[in-house]
Amino acid sequence: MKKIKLLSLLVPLLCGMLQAQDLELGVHVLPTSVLGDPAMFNITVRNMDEEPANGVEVQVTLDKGLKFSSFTPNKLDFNPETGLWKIGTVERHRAAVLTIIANYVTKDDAILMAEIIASNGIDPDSTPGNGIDTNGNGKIVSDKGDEDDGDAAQNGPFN
Ligand SMILES: [Ca+2]
Ligand SMILES: [Ca+2]
Ligand SMILES: [Ca+2]
Repeated sequence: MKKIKLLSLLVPLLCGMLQAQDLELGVHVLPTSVLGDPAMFNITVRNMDEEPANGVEVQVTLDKGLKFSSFTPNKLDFNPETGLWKIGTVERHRAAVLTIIANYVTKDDAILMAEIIASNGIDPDSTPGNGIDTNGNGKIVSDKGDEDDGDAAQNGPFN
């Protein structure tokens, strides 16, 4: 009796652990060199593995050199007040893309940062919510040495 109970607990647990899903997040910018003009940032979340990823949430942060203007597609569950993007499920080998338009307000710190902060599955090479600069080198813009679930893109600085 005890054994059966233990198995019924263990089997779903083990199956859950086998569901690998490699989430990757990248941020890219179409920059502007004119102060006050809009720059376009694309945040892409890809699921590179064989299982769908559920409960996926991304935290988007604009540094003080950028002022939020709008986002598309507006059917996405993105809250510009908090920067929280609730994606939900990312199917295997699929991507979710959020585009943010932000005005370029100061030459310095025109940086947009994004990081996966929640996911229900096991990712073999990254952990949600542990910061973007995971290698601690002070660099977050396209740093291949950081985990693949966080990234940042910078507009400028231009001369
Ligand atoms: Ca990953
Ligand atoms: Ca991470
Ligand atoms: Ca880094």
